[in-house]
Formats: sequence, C-alpha cells, structure tokens
Amino acid sequence: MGIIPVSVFSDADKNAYHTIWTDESVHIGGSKSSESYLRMEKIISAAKEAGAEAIHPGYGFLSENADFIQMVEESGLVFIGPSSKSVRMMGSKTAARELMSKSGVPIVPGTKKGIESVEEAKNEALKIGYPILFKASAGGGGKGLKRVNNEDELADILESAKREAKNAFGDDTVYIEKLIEEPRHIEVQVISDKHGNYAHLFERECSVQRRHQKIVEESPSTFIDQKTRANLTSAAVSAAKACGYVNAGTIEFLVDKNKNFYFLEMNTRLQVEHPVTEWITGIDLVKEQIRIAAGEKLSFAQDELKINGHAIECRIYAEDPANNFLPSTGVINYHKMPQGPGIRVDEGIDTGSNVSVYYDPMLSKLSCWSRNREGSIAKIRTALQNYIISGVRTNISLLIWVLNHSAFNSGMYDINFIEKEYLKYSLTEETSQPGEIHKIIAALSREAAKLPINGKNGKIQNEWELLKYD
Ligand code: MV4
Repeated sequence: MGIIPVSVFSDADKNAYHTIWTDESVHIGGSKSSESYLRMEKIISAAKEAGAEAIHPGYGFLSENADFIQMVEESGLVFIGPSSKSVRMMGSKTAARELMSKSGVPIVPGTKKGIESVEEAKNEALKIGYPILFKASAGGGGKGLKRVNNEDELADILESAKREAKNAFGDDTVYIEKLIEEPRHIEVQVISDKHGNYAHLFERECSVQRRHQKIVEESPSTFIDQKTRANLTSAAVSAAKACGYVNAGTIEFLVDKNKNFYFLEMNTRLQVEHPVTEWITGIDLVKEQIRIAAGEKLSFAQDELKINGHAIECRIYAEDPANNFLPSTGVINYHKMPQGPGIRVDEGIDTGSNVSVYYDPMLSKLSCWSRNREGSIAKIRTALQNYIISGVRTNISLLIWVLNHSAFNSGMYDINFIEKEYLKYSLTEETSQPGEIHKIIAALSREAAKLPINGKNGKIQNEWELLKYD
C-alpha cells in the first residue's frame, strides 16, 4: 500500500522479529505488558513521535479497550478498527444481548439484565430450565462462566459468580443463559465502511479448542448447509448494523445439534484466525481495514464474494504436550518453515529468537488452502510435519493428532472434542522418552543453524521431526 509501518517494542522484544523487520520501531517500556504494550499514553506518544497517522492494534493487548480507542480518537490519530462507542456497547454482554434481541438476532434463552437476587435467579432458571450458566456481563472469551445444575446449588454459585466477576472485571453484574449442550463454536466475519456498506465474509468453524484456546480453525464449516449459512450470515450483518459497526469484526455464535444458532458475543477486532477467511474469499482483511480507516469504501460488494475451496489454520504454541501444555520458553536454536503452493505462515520468530515468559505463547499460524477439505487437511498435515521449531517444545504433535483424528476428518466434532478424545490418547510417553535419534537430529540442526546448544539440553523437542529423518 506504500505505507511505512512503525512498530513499538518492550525491553523483552529488543531483538524481536517485529522490532527488527519493521522500517522503524519505538521503545515503549519494560518487559511486563503492564509496563509497555498496555500503556495507552506511551503508544500514543510513540505514534506521534514517529509521525504516524493511524494505529493498528492487532489482536490482544489494547485492541478491544474502549478507553484506549477513545484516547486515540481524541488525540487526532486514526484508530484502525471500530469506534470506541461500538466497542463499549459490545463490551457489556447484557447490553449486547438486549440490542441483539431487539434487532432480530437470536440469543441464547436467558436474561438480558443483571441478576439482582437469589429469588429472581431461581424464577428465571425455572422458566429457562436447568442446567443454566451464570455469565459475567463484563466477561467474555471463556472468563466468568459458572454452570448450575439444579436449584439447590444456585445460591452458592451465584454468590461465587458475582465475587469472581467483581475480582476479574471490576463489575459484579452476572446474568443467566441456558446451557447449550455439545455446541459448535462458529463465527462470522463482518466488515463495513464509513459509508454504510456492510458485508460478511462467511463463517469460520472454531470448535477445536482447549481451555478456551483455539488451535484449529477452518472455513467453510462442514456443519453449515446453504440455508443455515444464509440465515447465520444475515444475522451477523444485522448484529453489526445494530451497533453502528465500522471496520472488521466477528460475530460469535453457538450452534446446537439441530443447527439452531445463538449470538454469543461480538469480537470488535481482527481475529487471529482471519487468514482462513482471506484464503477462501481472496480479500486481504488488513488492507481492507486500513482502506476503511482512511475513509475509503469497501473494495468489493457482497455479491462478488463466494466461498472458494477450503482453508485450515493451525496455531502453533510454545507449549509442552508432555507437561500439561505449560508454556515452554527458551531460544529457538533451529527453525524451518514449510512452504509450497497454498501454504501460508504468519509468524514472529526465527532461528535465534528468544521465547520469553512475558507474552502469549503463540509462535506462529500455519494456514493452508486447497480446493476441498480433504486436500486442505492433507496439505496442512504435511506442512506441520515439515515445520521444524527446535529449542522450545511446541504443540505441533497435538495438531497432527487432531488432523489424523476420525472425528475431525468426518467433520463431526463439537467444542468438547479435544477434552473428550485427548484423554484417551496421551502423548506423554512418547514425548518424555526422546531416545538416541533426538541427539543426532539435534546435532544436525545445530550444524545447520550454526548456533550453540541452548539451555534446553539441545534436544529436538518435537517427536514429529523424527518422521522426516526416519
Ligand atoms: C456457552 C456455552 C454453552 N451454553 N453459553 C465459552 C466462551 C464464551 N465466549 C462463551 N462460552 C460458552 N458459552 C451457553 N449458553 C459454552 C461455552 C463454551 C465454549 C464456547 C465456545 C468455544 C469453546 C467453549 C468451551 C467451553 C464452553
């Protein structure tokens, strides 16, 4: 686009990929995110100092912080994203439910206001039917959920739900939703400009997750037929219109066994999994975001879009599958990314990179496109087998396990897939007994990387790497 990007960096990111490879980078403080990436005023002064016109918040950190967005708006800079007003509105889950139900978007049966008393909660729960969930109005993304199975346990759980909501979000408002059993998590990408044009870019299936952390996403979803897709996407566009949304956003839905769908929440940012949507639509979402922020119109009309082929994304985390998926830190002593037609790697590491304890353990996003789902699965599995990240443990073995699983291949899975199936198949034994071959591979890797042995015993830490050398 001819735009010169400037990044910001913390102490820990002095030699990080983004710090080195952006045209310019401004230091904003200490390693802890509370001393740098979460410091609103430092980011705004960095932008001014660099002579930037606009701020792209990425995902995480301040990307959905309405106060930050308002500060950007008031500073005269442009925020590449929605208005603080839309973000604030969608930040309150009760307000969002109220707005959605007024706009004809289906919501999960439950209350649209905070619960005031145990009596009220019991009455509502009786109307809805057990089991129910208490959810924090200021919560979201898996935080502040409490299941209630029957009336006897309701009072105690309400009290703890309120207490935890107060502690986590500074707001003790909780509301009730009926628990949807074995649902799928399906979201719709929406986008709109400042001229009132709205579009959706179809759905993403995000049910493959562990402890609210998504690991595999795909588009289209095998579960969504044409009629459901038409209803789901039109509900998503209504949701975006209802809050006067501008720029890229995502409407999350729960979809039950009978394909009933319910609005869950809106993510008022670009999401990690946006590449799968870019693959199947051919639209560059970040480019579109920047154009929109600059006041331009959407570069396409809804009827120009169609789902082309099938895309899958795998998130690669520095986590140890043999040790309860605890974050794994260290220096990457060897790194080689897969490549080929229809393969994309979005990553922020290289040989020599330090993976610290300070930030999210996501190292890379591998995504693939093929004409159909079968081809896409085959391609991304091969790509994972040809992805070498040595020096820290990664979840690559778990990802390959998912791609080989019959439930994943048949498309018949829900949000409980990993928890249910992974217990039956633990990788602990394999990964904790590396054997001789690891030493040989490690030596080869070090040779190739011309780097000293790192602090993690110099072992290749991913047993799938063995497959390539066997
Ligand atoms: C639910 C639900 C079942 N019924 N709401 C978790 C994340 C947060 N955004 C909402 N979540 C859920 N809400 C009702 N009424 C199940 C979940 C849920 C979930 C949703 C999406 C993806 C993964 C999940 C894992 C556990 C629970």
